[in-house]
Amino acid sequence: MALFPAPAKDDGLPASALRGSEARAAALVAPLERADEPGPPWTRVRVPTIPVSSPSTSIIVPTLEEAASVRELLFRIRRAVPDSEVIVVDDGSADGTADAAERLGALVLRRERRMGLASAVLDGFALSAGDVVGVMDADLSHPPELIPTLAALAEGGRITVASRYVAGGQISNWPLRRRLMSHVGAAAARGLLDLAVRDCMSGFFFAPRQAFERTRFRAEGFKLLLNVLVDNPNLQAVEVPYEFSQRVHGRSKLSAGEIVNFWRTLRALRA
Ligand SMILES: Nc1nc2c(ncn2[C@@H]2O[C@H](COP(=O)(O)OP(=O)(O)O)[C@@H](O)[C@H]2O)c(=O)[nH]1
Ligand SMILES: [Mg+2]
Repeated sequence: MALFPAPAKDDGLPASALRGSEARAAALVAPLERADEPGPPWTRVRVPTIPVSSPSTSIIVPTLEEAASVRELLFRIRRAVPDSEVIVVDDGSADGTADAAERLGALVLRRERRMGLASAVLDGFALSAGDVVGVMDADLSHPPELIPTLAALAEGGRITVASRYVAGGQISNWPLRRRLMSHVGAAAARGLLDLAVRDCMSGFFFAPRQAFERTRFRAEGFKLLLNVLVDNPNLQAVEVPYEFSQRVHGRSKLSAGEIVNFWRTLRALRA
């Protein structure tokens, strides 16, 4: 399966290393098979059937009222990347999200009230220890089975973006309004910030720890990836296609306020 590196940027790696990593990523993506052991329907998901190297990986999951999906999420993360560190940053969910996550072995940071997604990720990052750090939603829109590929590529010094907008990527069941917002937002961000990554608004991405450390965070709300991309122009960005699925439980926390935040973020990142 093809991967979609952004146009070459000087990341200090020889060309052969880039080719090698692409081959490795392709090997990771290709042999996905449907698991057919018994169990609840959501355990029958596509998982890699070859062992992957296990980089020291931290996965940050911001949560706000996600009790209905957090168990399945953590189960699938554990299965996909057993050695990873999972940090759930919960903003006072009243539905027991934090307790459920803790029972399932996640490191849980409990904040008292809703303080925004970007700040949740940053607080999660401060607790993390991984050489590679990733971010994903708790609502099962982002398949944990993609993590080994994203993490392995990030371990090689890349920003890896799970992408809906490269060949092989898809969106299922998203309302037209959200599709339009996402397309217009991504096109605006690409144009205004001169980014090559097509799904530059993705909330599912991994990067070497140093990329986060180098980032001067000024993104508000939802669009942290933009900030990481803008502040790490020398790192190669790679998009890995996946099928984004509309959340089944709960409701989206994207609000009109987040859209205002998005435009403010674009202005700040251009400055
Ligand atoms: N801790 C925390 N998590 C948040 C906040 N806002 C959203 N989230 C979580 O961030 C992720 C993305 O939000 P989501 O509602 O799925 O947005 P959408 O995918 O754009 O519809 C989900 O796991 C939410 O529970 C927040 O203010 N604080
Ligand atoms: Mg979501």
